[in-house]
Amino acid sequence: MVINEQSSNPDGSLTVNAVHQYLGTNPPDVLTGDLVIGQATCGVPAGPGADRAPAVADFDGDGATDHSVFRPEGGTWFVAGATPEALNYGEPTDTPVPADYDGDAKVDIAVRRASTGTWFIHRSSDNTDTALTYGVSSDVPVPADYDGDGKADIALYRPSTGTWYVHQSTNDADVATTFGGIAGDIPVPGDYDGDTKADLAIYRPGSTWFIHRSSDNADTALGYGAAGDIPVPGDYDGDGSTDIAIFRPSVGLWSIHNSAGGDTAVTYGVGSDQPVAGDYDGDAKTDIAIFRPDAGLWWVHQSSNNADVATTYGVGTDIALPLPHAIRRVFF
Ligand SMILES: [Ca+2]
Ligand SMILES: [Ca+2]
Ligand SMILES: [Ca+2]
Ligand SMILES: [Ca+2]
Repeated sequence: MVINEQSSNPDGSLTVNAVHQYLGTNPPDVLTGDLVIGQATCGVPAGPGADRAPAVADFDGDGATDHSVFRPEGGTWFVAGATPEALNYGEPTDTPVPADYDGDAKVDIAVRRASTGTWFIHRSSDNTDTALTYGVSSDVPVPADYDGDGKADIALYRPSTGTWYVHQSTNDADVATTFGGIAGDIPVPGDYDGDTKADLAIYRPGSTWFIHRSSDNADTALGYGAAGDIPVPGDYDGDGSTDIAIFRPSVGLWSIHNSAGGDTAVTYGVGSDQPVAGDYDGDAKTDIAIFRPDAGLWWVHQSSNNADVATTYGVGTDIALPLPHAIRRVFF
């Protein structure tokens, strides 16, 4: 097929005029092998939340990760560009667990109170609050959309037994699955098989990634990472599937095993930086990014144009929200 002309339409659709060789047999006045001219319009691209979870820490639902922090002192959330920019929600010892629990493609402000096992969720769709007590204090919160209904599910990983407890948003059913459980295992849920359901996944430090695929319940294992590496899974190649990836603080190396094929290595950041991978430029590809706590400085390597963008937001004691708690608790 030879594309002669293509145009983007105001609604986001794409019209293509093309010449191609006719391969069918139906129209009586066109013979197989003839060149024919055709026009087709492709539909509007799916918006955030239509077929995948919103970008990490995308509180306003514009499809891009927001610079955002939780300040334990005062229990205050700060989201760049939000109205209001600051919101008190939670207590200093609470764990921030932002995710899109109500399924409106905006990440919701939420905390888990370990002392009581209670989750408090401030729903972005109607600004109402919900609370649910789930799990015990030593559980690790791992919210994600495991049942694929477009809403994040309240979920926990219990390190002592390797049991995942998922409170499914679609039917309020509780599902327990054992996956992992070796001391030191780090839960790294993500949609590694690209079926829009989060998969249970474990990074065993210094050696192996284990993924329990939601699409066929099969388990896969891949050796990827060395001692000291921080797991930073994300969809760096933008194919809709989470990629296995690590950040090696000692040398500032990002190593990405693209699900679409090939490995990518980029040096970005120094040892004291925190990796805060997210889709800051909103092109549906995860961007390499770091937060430098002592200066409240963010550096984002934009996937769309390879530009590096520096932003100052937050202070050293803040918790940068794009970094999942399950990873943070081990390394920071
Ligand atoms: Ca929401
Ligand atoms: Ca769900
Ligand atoms: Ca999946
Ligand atoms: Ca991006």
